[in-house]
Amino acid sequence: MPGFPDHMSDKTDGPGSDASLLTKTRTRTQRPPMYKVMLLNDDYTPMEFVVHILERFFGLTHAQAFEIMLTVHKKGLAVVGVFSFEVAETKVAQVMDFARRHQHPLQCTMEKE
Ligand code: TYC
Repeated sequence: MPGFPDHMSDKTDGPGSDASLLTKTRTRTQRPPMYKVMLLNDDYTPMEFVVHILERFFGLTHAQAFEIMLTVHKKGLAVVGVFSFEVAETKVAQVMDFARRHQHPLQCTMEKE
């Protein structure tokens, strides 16, 4: 009478399955890395210009923009927002280009969260 190999059971343990042959794969969903976009203080860029940038490129209200501008002015820098790599890269480029075209030394950088 033909037998079963050691690792297989002839006892039924569920519909069409053998418990010893099942492997559970735990799939962990990876979140994409996010990037902080930061504005740096300087002594020359006018406050209203910074407020305008925050409204224009980051969709902030005038009050929100003024608050962040003041934080940068007092503390040296502030996080303006957190974005995917591509969006962060675009925001930094937009701010740097706009500041350069207006001949202000404003600096904007990004950093992995
Ligand atoms: N410190 C600037 C001033 O006194 C204002 C300023 C704020 C500049 C924020 C840059 O990211 C900045 N005119």
